[in-house]
Amino acid sequence: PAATILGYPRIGPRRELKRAMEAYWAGKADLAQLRETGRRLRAGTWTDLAGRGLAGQVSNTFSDYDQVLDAALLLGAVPDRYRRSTPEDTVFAAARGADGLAPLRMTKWFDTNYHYLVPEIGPETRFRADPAKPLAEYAEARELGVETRPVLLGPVTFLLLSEPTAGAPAGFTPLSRLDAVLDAYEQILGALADAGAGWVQLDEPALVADRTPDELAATATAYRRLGGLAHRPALFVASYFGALREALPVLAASPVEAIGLDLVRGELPDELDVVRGKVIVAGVVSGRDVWRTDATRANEQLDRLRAAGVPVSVSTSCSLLHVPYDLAAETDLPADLTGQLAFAAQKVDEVVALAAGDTGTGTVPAPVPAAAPAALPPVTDRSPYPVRAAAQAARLALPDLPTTTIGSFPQTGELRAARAELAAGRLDPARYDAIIEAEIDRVLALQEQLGLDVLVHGEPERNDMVQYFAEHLDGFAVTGNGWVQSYGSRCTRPPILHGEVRRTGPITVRWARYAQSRTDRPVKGMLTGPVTIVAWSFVRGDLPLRTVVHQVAEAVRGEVADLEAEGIGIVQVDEPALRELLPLRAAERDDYLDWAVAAYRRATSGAGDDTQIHTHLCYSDADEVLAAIDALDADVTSIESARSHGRILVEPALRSFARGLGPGVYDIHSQRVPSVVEIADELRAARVALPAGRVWANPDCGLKTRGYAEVTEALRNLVAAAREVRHAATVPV
Ligand code: THG
Ligand code: ZN
Repeated sequence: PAATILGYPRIGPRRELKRAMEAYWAGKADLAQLRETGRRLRAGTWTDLAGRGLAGQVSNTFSDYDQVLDAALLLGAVPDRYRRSTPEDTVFAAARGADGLAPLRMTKWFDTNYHYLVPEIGPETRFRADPAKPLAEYAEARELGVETRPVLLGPVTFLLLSEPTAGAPAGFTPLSRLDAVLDAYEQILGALADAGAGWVQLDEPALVADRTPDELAATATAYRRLGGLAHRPALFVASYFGALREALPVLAASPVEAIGLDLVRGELPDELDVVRGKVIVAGVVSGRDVWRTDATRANEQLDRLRAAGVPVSVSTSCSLLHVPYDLAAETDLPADLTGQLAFAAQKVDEVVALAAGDTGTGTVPAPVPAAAPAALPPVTDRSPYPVRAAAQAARLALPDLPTTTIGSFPQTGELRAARAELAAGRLDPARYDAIIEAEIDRVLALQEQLGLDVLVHGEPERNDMVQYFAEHLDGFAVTGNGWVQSYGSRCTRPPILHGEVRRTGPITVRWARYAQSRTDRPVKGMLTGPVTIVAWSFVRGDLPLRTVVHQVAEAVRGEVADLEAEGIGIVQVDEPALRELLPLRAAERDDYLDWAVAAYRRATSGAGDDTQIHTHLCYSDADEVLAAIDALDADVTSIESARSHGRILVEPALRSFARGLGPGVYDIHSQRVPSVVEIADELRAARVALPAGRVWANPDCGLKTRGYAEVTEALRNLVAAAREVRHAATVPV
């Protein structure tokens, strides 16, 4: 078809799937109710998109949790330990853990804020095609009179995203199992052809990153083999999140019928002869932002293809999973901004309009920047770390192996309800403040009682660590219903950064002052770093990203200064998204890390020597950016390592890490409570790997998604473990 999309949101226009999943997990709904919600959401999407005139519809883009985990299930490759009697329960066991089992590792989907579950593949993994889900969704759409193209994760990306099983021999790579995986894909394609599917979409976003000659050869093997099948649907290989470059000739030489190109982040090749004989699915409408499409640029690319006689289908640059459903659900956005925006539904309208050659109605030119942004003042570095460390030790007088938490405490239903009431104008602001203060008192009392050394106020006033700052800074707009799935049932409402970013007054100081007034122990001031605020927002496209990030950094710098002036001795500026924005191509990484680190230092370098700056980073694959983390020059860094079992601690780069380090010793992404013995072992390992006096004891992330019962128990164990290790160290041997 002339118009198509690569995928669509699935959590529900009103997060119906989130509610249904959470009710099912809580035992408040049965499986039939969960399935019925899914069925209604799929039907709603197909019907809505058909009404918008979209001919090229897709199926199997729905998921009960995650599309990568679905692919593992499709191939029969979910580890046996998670197998349950229904596909849903198998998925939830693998995604959330069950019966004392830790879940699969979860990590970022390329450079997005979506997270997938990492399949485990070993030499012994048995693959068995299980195409029930794509077949059922295909049939379901057909019942509604909608012909669809089933979407599957492609075999190369599936294996490249997988990690070796624990028992796999050193040097084993999941990609070495390609032949066995292709056997399963052959059966799946055959089954879909039998069901009547004319086309299948195979997603291969991994091909837009740097790939070795072996990986490109595997790609050639895969598509030669699948393309060579006698009985199969037409094959459409979709690439997205960047340009294919060296992988393009490989796909073009294979017998697949269509290739999808991201023409927002990438460009058409100079020489179109390479794609001769293929349908090009031209991703000219961005699936990664909320701006209306620049019709001139889109049409230039479409016209080039048409003029060269290449059959073209107009499409989105990637799945629309990463944008909110519908601008029509927003009532409070400024009118001039609304005119520039397109959410998923509007992007479908744009695809349809561009395919019809109707350039006047669906699209507008990109906005022109009003004026050059104000130049930012230069900043100077802080004193050398040893000087700061001495000043901080004198001021804070902390014990060896200090205990702390990352910042957030569980967000209770009452807090969310109070915030909703406040927003609706039904709760008096003074009453809301009193509720927040009472919660801070409760969280401080709990931490004192547990014996933590450095306290936090628990962030009860924040819905989200980025949304909250966006609501208090000029230059951002926030949506009422612009939810985007982050993982499983968890969603965020990315703010829209559309203008010059400015801080008009203190944001967090009121709560930090209150919390510090209630305890003698140090309370950390808690801020979100500039890269993360920008990474988790939709950002204006008319300025370079680095300029926008530095503007945000200047605002954070002002907040750090205000916290210091209030007597706050420890300020944490988190940068969990530092790794996320790392370019997929290695050649672009140093430049990114340079300006990202410079922005962090702009935010924090105004702090005095005796103010301790902390930072926190999520995800164990932070290894890739360890040098940059060091260059952030924070006094104390906490980092996820619980799910990598201390692996990060033996990284040579970390051994040379010159400042305080808190390896996360408690995996907060799982309900499991770690024992004192376990935590003490992790802490001892850290003290072997790192110089004395530099190790902190903390969980590996914020606690907002957990419940109080488990958090209390886990933190009690954490404090006990730290005391045990601390005490043992003072006993002469
Ligand atoms: N905020 C934002 N992005 C994030 C995180 C975050 N990306 C990475 C990581 N943290 C993802 N994890 C989460 C964890 C919890 C929630 C969302 C993403 C969450 N969301 C609430 C929900 O879905 O019920 C809604 C929160 C709200 O009211 O705004 O709990 O922390 N931006
Ligand atoms: Zn974290």
